[in-house]
Amino acid sequence: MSALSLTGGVSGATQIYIIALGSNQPRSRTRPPTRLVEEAIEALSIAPFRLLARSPIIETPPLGPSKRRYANAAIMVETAQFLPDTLLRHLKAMERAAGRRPGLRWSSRPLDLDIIAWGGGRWISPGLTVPHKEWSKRIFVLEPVCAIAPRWKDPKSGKSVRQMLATLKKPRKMRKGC
Ligand code: A4P
Ligand code: MG
Repeated sequence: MSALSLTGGVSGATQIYIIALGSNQPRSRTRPPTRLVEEAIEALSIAPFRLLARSPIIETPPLGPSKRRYANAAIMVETAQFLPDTLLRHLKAMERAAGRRPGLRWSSRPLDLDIIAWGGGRWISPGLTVPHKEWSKRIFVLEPVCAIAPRWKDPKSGKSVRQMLATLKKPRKMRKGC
């Protein structure tokens, strides 16, 4: 059983999350996208968070209008402080602190933090849907998530991350999931 399936959704109890990280806009010569993603992982590894697992940072071609390549990664964290809605506020503040400004959808960004999955299962509130609505269609999310939680099952489809990645990759090449 994966760590994710062991948790409940009660406030004050330990919550487990999978968070996807992305960046395709440097802040300076010394802070390229890979560094910005690394910094965010470091910030999500200290109290009130505990880092349970992390993927490598991978370079991916852009999906959508942006021309710049992305650095993408995924982490699994636990925290007793945040339910999904308050975690989203915390992540949005981190994005702003990394220099992200509101822009067009899918515009270049120094940091993007999406809540992919929550141990409590599904969460729907204004401005937040967990699991993330589009995550299973994105190789740049599925690949890093597969590196840390290949057997985690999407509560909606019942499919594992490994199965979903294999399905997404199949039309291009018959390859193994991860
Ligand atoms: N929102 C709803 N549910 C969630 C959730 N589970 N986690 C709302 C985070 N946010 C959630 O998202 C816009 C609004 O969605 C939030 O304010 C929140 O209220 P955002 O992350 O601020 O904006 P976005 O990233 O432009 O939109 P979205 O829909 O998250 O798009 P994606 O999936 O992040 O795609 N190509 C590569 N190679 N790598 C990438 O990382 N990313 C994108 C953006 C496009 N192409 C890419 C990549
Ligand atoms: Mg996003």
